[in-house]
Amino acid sequence: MAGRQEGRMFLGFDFSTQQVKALAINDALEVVHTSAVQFDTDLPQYRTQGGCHIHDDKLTVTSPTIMWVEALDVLLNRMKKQGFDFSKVAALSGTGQQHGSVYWKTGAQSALHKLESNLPLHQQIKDCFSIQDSPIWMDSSTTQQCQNLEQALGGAQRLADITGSRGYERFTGNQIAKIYEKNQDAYNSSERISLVCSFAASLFLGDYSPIDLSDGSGMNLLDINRREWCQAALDACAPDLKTKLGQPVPSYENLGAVSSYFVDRYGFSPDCRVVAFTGDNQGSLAGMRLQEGDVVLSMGTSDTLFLWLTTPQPALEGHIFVNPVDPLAYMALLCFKNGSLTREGIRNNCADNSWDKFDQLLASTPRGNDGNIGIYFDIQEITPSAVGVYRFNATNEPQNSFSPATEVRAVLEGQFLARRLHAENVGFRIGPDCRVLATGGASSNTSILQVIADVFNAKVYVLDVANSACLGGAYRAKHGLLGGDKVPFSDVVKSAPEYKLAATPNSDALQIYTALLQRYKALEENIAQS
Ligand code: 5FX
Repeated sequence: MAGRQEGRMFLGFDFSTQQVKALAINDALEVVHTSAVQFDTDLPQYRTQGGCHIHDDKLTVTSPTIMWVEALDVLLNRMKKQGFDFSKVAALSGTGQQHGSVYWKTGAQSALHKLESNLPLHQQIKDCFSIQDSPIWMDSSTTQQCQNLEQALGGAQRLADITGSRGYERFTGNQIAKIYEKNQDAYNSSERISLVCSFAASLFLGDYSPIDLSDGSGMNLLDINRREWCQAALDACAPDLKTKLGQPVPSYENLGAVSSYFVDRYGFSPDCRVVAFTGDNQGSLAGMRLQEGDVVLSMGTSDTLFLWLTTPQPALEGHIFVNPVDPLAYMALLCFKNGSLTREGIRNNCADNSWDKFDQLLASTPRGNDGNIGIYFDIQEITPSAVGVYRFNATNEPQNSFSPATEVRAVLEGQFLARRLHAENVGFRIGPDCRVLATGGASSNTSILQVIADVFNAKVYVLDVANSACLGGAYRAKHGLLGGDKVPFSDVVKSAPEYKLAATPNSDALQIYTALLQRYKALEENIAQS
């Protein structure tokens, strides 16, 4: 196996909304260690709920920046006490919640350069931030800034064409614009602005880490085609922003050796390399080993799709990011708010709260549901922007209700037709080798997986990857150490456990669902427009 060395390890960190996690793998890619620190319970002095503070306006959401640093102190101390052998770590990398931002005060870089190993990190850099509370991805207070940016760039679609997304409140450029407008002194006294992930990498480097191109795509500031900052977007948000952000780098960039602080305090090897950190969703893509032609369908409270794209088609929905493991590719992220709770609601109403009965009802109806189509947006949907429950018969006439059996099939077919439709809207094409990798709660229900296989006309595999973002960090650490773009990521993760084939499309699926998709598309467009 390429580059295998006995005993060495790779470490992945995840700075997520509620916790900081670490996961180590050995050279055979087996997980050998995991640890975590929860912000709410392990660091109660910061009084966070779910790792953040929701302000009185209910729109502004922040987390204390220094809490993330102290969490890392606690985490590494715990690992040390548990006997984790830091000297075996050949490279480390990691992820952070996307979009959040950190404002380093003038002079902070020199503080990072001279960290003293006898003191915890948080004591030494507590005065290094010009903004104490970092805006995070849950913040939605920047509608005005989004409108300004879209207008400055020539409209929402134009902004999406350049940066991969129309203006989104949580995207970092709009957050920076708000800080510049409301607190110019703090903005002017910031020598550097990091994303959560590049901030975390900076701690390990003892110097500012560049922003990686993939998480940098979640800012509404990066030209995803040219893979460099879009000057017009920077100018529309705040002055002198290019200097404060630094030059972006590929996500697999080997940034340098770990800071001597970690060598002296925890026993890391001075040769341990720090590979660029990226966003948590990008980390999950790596942890799930997505390849060209694959779709990850993560089914939880909301359903999320990750797509591997070669030719992206930015739209007014979803997000296109530069791919974190392949220098030429892209990834798309699509979020559907009506996921498991909607499926469970129909199970409760139509199948007496029982999945067994739900499965029996499903089996009693034909694929294509005799032409009946249901669209169930119990709560305001993101993709598309619409709300309400709609039922149509085979001739597109609205219906007030369906029989329980029709309703059960309608919710599944409607949801998965929507997932496929919106994947295709951002440039995904279902080829003969397409694999749907299902994960999350609903992936244990084989009847649901069969509907997915038929609607996508693709094989469905199940993935049981715990801590996928963190695991992705560890895989990426190895990829970066072995040379990033010189070695395909797929070669690096070849020996990871195989996926389990869970469902294969029926032979009539292509014909049935190609036709149904066209009808679903027209019906959903009508609903979204009205
Ligand atoms: C993606 O765009 C998001 O805002 C979230 O998934 C965050 O990354 C969660 F950490």
